[in-house]
Amino acid sequence: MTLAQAIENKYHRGIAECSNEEIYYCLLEMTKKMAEDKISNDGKKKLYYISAEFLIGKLLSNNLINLGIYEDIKKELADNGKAIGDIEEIELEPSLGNGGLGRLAACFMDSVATLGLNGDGVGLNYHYGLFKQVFDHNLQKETPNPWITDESWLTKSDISYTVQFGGFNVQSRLYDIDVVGYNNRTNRLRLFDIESVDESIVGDTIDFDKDQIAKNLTLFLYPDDSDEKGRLLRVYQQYFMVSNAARLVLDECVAKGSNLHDLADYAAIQINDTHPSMVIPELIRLLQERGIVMDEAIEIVSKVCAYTNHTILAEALEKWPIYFLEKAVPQLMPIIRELDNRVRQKVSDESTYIIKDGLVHMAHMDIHYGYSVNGVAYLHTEILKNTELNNFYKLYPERFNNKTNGITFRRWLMACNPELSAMITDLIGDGWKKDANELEKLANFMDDDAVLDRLLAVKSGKKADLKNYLKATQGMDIDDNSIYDIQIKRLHEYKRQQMNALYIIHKYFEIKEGKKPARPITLFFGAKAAPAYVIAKDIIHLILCLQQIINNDPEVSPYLKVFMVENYNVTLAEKLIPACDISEQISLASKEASGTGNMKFMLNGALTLGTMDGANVEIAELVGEDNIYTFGESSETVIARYERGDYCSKDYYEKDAALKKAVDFIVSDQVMAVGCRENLERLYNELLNKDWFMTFPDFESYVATKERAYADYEDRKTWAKKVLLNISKAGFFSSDRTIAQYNDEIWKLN
Ligand code: OX2
Repeated sequence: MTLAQAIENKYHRGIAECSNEEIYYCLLEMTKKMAEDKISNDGKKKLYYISAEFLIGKLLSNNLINLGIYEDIKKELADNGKAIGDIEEIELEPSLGNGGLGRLAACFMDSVATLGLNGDGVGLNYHYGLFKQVFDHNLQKETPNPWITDESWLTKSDISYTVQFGGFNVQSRLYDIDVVGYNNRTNRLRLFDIESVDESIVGDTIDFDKDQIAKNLTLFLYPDDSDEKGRLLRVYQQYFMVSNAARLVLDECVAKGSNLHDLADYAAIQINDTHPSMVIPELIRLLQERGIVMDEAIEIVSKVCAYTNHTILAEALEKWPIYFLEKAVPQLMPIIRELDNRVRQKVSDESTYIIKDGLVHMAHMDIHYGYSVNGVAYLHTEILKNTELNNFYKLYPERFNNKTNGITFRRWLMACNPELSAMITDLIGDGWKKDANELEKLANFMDDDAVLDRLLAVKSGKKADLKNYLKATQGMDIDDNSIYDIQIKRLHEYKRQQMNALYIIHKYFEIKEGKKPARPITLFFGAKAAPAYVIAKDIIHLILCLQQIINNDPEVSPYLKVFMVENYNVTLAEKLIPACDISEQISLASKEASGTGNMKFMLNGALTLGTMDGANVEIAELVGEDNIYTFGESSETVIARYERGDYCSKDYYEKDAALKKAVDFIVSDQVMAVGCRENLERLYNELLNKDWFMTFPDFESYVATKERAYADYEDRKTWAKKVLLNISKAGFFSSDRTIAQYNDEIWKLN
């Protein structure tokens, strides 16, 4: 059916006579029908990817591309005076994730369907998502982010379970979102909700009554967990998610012929970080309810569950107080105790016990009772094996494996950068869309001036697009002749946005002193800070203050500008990444497990300015040292310094005059005039007295390397070659490759 026919059927009018909104809803309906025709339950064994987050982004364009009708629809719209870009604007972005972990889950779902594998995602249907970020007086404020409309990508199912908590029950309801593979089957994202959810308990802020679990359970993703009630609510959410998931798994497997003893022939469960870890005891509990004895139940579950670790940051490795679990999910505690006892009987290393000091260590349960543990990049997995989880590695070396992250090229190239996609296809054909390694063929054009010029022209076009978009949506005045230097990711001290901010101050002084850059520089940031993460919010405050000071300084702003986009999300990432020249990946070595933004930038022709951390290490190896800007201390140096415990940031501050000047500026009268004393002083003191993520030791090499990259940018032809080489090597980072590896080595579907 053409769009015109669908519009005629729905509204009895032509496309040109419809509003963008009417067209959007018609396309939604049309693509949903086409997607659902491709739902398949083929394949005896099925993957259940359980995750608290699926940062799926807007779905319309992606689904049109994967259904193979994007170009036709775009043309039909254009013929009627409509732009597909304007239709896309109608869709609200679901904010069902924090950052990399949630976006990875979404990329994975796309690849699972694209590879024709039987696999669904299972998670929660948060009505207000994470939060919407607004800037007010240079400070982050959080407001609810509603995204569910009457007609949406969600389809209400008839699946509903009673979920038992300590002292009360809730009734669940499953909603599905189609996951359309590229020229392939449709799988589903299965999002559980509570029937009794009550949106009316939320006002203009993200505060709400945390005691009313039966009303609030699925309102927000990771509600503010700075207080105990917030943390307890997370436990309720997690159990609700996995109890529903476990029942769905058992019901579906039984319907396909499983007798439960052979569950591992029917299901593989991937536990995405520790948030779904309670699925292990819950499945054991349910199997016992269905007549299987404890010994066998444990054995079955251990053959079904596999765990992915995404971070070595202690605060993210969840440990719940026993009394939380006793209160929220008392039925699980006897099972968890039994699991712990069994470990105690066979393992002497106490550091691996599940229950220690009144806390339940979720990752420990995953490792003892899962059949696979994987890290998300080569370096990260090595650190897990040799340092963080070394005691477990010694027990179960065969369980540990690496799966370097990847990204879906459908969204992160074809959809967000059609111009570059078209150029690539002109040069090497469109085989790369199914086999990303074919991008290597681009290397044949390294000395072709016409190709290099076209590559630069595509980039200029995307830079102009971004400029126009940010002018229209956020009122920013961007010079598109400038270098676009971009850092977009969650705000965290280990990601070191504060180091980039110190560079900005340093550059500001240089320009004031008459040292003008060869070409203007625009520094972009996009980042949400967790509502309770005080220092992260202070860093946002500093960046916004710098933005105000610098962009309004007539002496400096022709050469340097700073923009922090408001409410950074997938939609904004899709605009920012294709326009980027320099991709900031400057985490403290050893701390960023992988990073996936680094891959998206590389694929879109930005050069990486980064530390040897996470997947940057693999990028560097693929492109060679001439085609990446690496700097900073190695992970070995950093890990050794943490072990010695003798880092003193003041030593660096005293020795490096440029650094001292930049740090002191944070509490200068000039910044105080536009900012808040309390926030700025707190940040200043934090850096001077702690600097836990060691920005000072890397500052000098960061500045020098950034300057070298800016200087290299002026040799446009050499730069274009580096860009082309980066794109040609990006194939490895396709999530199709990652998922094929998960399947071959962990899930073994088909
Ligand atoms: C993130 C990691 O910080 C990031 O390095 C990685 O690329 C991403 O997960 C996907 O694997 N814990 N780890 C992450 O988020 C949380 C929470």
